[in-house]
Formats: sequence, structure tokens, C-alpha cells
Amino acid sequence: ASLLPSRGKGLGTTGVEKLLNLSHGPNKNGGRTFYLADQTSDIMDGIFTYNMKNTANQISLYENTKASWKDVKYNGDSSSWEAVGQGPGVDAHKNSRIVYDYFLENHGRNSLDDNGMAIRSRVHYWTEYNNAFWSNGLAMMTYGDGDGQQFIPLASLDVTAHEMMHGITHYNGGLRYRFETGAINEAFSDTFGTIIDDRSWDIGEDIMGEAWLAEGRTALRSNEDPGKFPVNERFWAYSVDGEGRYPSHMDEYYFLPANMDNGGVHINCTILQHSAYLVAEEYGMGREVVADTWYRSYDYLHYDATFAEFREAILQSAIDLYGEDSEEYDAFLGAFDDIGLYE
Ligand code: ASN
Ligand code: ZN
Repeated sequence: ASLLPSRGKGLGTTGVEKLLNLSHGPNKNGGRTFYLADQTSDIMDGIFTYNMKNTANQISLYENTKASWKDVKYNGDSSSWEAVGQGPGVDAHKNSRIVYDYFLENHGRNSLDDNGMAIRSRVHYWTEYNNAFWSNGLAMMTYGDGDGQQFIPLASLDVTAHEMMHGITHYNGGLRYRFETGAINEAFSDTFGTIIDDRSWDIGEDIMGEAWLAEGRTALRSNEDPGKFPVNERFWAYSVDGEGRYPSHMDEYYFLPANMDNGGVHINCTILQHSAYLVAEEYGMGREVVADTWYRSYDYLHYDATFAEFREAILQSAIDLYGEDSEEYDAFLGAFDDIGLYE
């Protein structure tokens, strides 16, 4: 029997109540089962969230059923999803819809591929898993629950937007996940993550675990002041001053080998996203100017783009949108000077 749409509500990981778009259908006990399946948009295929039940392989979860894993959405016995363990599902499901709506309303983009593709997320991945990721091959997002020390469940709005942006980058031609190009890829994800979750310019303020909070790590990365947080200790020796802080200027670029964070993709990205912060706040152009210009710059990038080519792509996009004599163009130019990125 096909499922019917319904509304529900739930509590996210940090205890915030959220309205949800669900589906429901009859179950074999004569009652109803509710699913994290949002099929309320007639121009896209739907938003579906899956429960990995702390395993790493969803196929094995359903091998005794006739269903393909894609058919087995996260289910609950009520339209109210308020149990503690349901928080990651609630967050991933709701935040996917917020990010989908953001791109549709602000950039006229219909889902990750701009063709209405289904948005799928898996939560409760593995055990104590301290990460979240987008997979090009699976074409979906995956979220761990964290180990409680470094991270708590990772499906916050900024992280969800970050991961979905990896999907958008992929369907826009991709940016090879290595060295400078990979750092551009990461900078797109962090910049849109913080623009869509507009409470701050930090990434990950809702996912930090006890031990890291106790060390003053109130977020994972900052666009405003990258140096306020440390990079992974393994990379400290590669920092110019040995102090292992995230960089905000080309003079602080980390020259890491390919087998260390793909050449520093999650480190050197903060140089570029700091320029986004500067344009929005110090030059006073606001988040929308940054978002529109960065989004347009995909048109000028290619799979192996360098930082210098990224700079050109942004400046050309600013000319397209605002003209060469505009304060917006001057702001991007000034911010690139500020981070030491020249042609
Ligand atoms: N959280 C990381 C990211 O989205 C995972 C990874 O390194 N692929 O970039
Ligand atoms: Zn990323």
C-alpha cells in the first residue's frame, strides 16, 4: 500500500522542537507506522531519512526482507518523534528540507542536481562515529552519533548544509578533492553551511562533545577568526608558526602531503571562507552578496581549479552581477588582498 503524507513533530539533538513532513501507512498490528519520508513537494522526488541502527552497512540490515534498503525509511510508531534516540533522524530530515528550500528560493535550484533528485540521509551510522559525509557514489549524506567527547550527533543545520553543498559541487562539475582544489571544495561547503545557518560564522557549534567543549572548542571551524581553533594535532608541525591554528592568510597555508587530509582540504579552506566573512561583515556586503557571487562562480570553475582561478571566478561573477565599478566588486577584491591571494 502506498504511503500517505502527514505532519508530525520531533525533538532534535539539542532539544529544539521541529515540525516534520512525514508519511504514514498501516502496519500489521492494525495501527499506523510513520516514516521520515517527505513527499510534499510536487517538483522533487522527496526527502528520505534512514536509520543505520549503529551499523556501517545498510544492506545487511535488510537482507532478510524483500525490500531494497532504499524502501526502508526510518520508522516510528507515532507522528511525534520525541525519544532521545530519534533526535538525529529529526535533525537530518528537517535540516535537509531547510537546505532544499534555501536553494530553491535563493538560487532557483531544484535539489542537489537541480533536477529534483531525492535527498537521502542516513543517521546512526556505525558506533561513536565522529564524522558526517556526502558520498558521490551513494549520492547521499551520512551522519554519525559522535562519541560524546569530541562530538555529539552531527546532523546540525550547518553540517547538513555543508554536506549537501558537497553534492551540489559534485553535480556542478566537481572540484577534485585534493590540495588547493579540494580546499575550494571544502570552502564552498563551509561558506554555505554558515550562510544557511545564519546564527554565526562558526561551523559546528551544535555538535561539540564534552571533552572538546571543555578545551574551549565551541565549534569545529570559524570563518570569522579561523585561528581561534586548532587543527588536528597531527598537522601542527606543518603550520608556519608551529602552533597548529587554522589559517586565515596565504602566508599561513599548510603544505601537507596528499595522505594528510588530502593535502589539507579541511585546513586551507579557512583562508577562502575567511574572505567570505570579510566581504559580508567587514566590507558590509552581507551574506546574500557572498552567496550569490560564490554560487555563480561555479560557472567559471573547472575540476582542477586553483586558488588563483577561484579568485578570478569570483571576481568575474561579481562583475556579472554588480558591475566592475560596484562596491561589491571592490569588496571581493579587497578581501582577496586581505587574505594575500593575488592573481
Ligand atoms: N566531514 C567531512 C567533510 O564533509 C568528511 C570528509 O572528510 N569527507 O568534508
Ligand atoms: Zn566537507
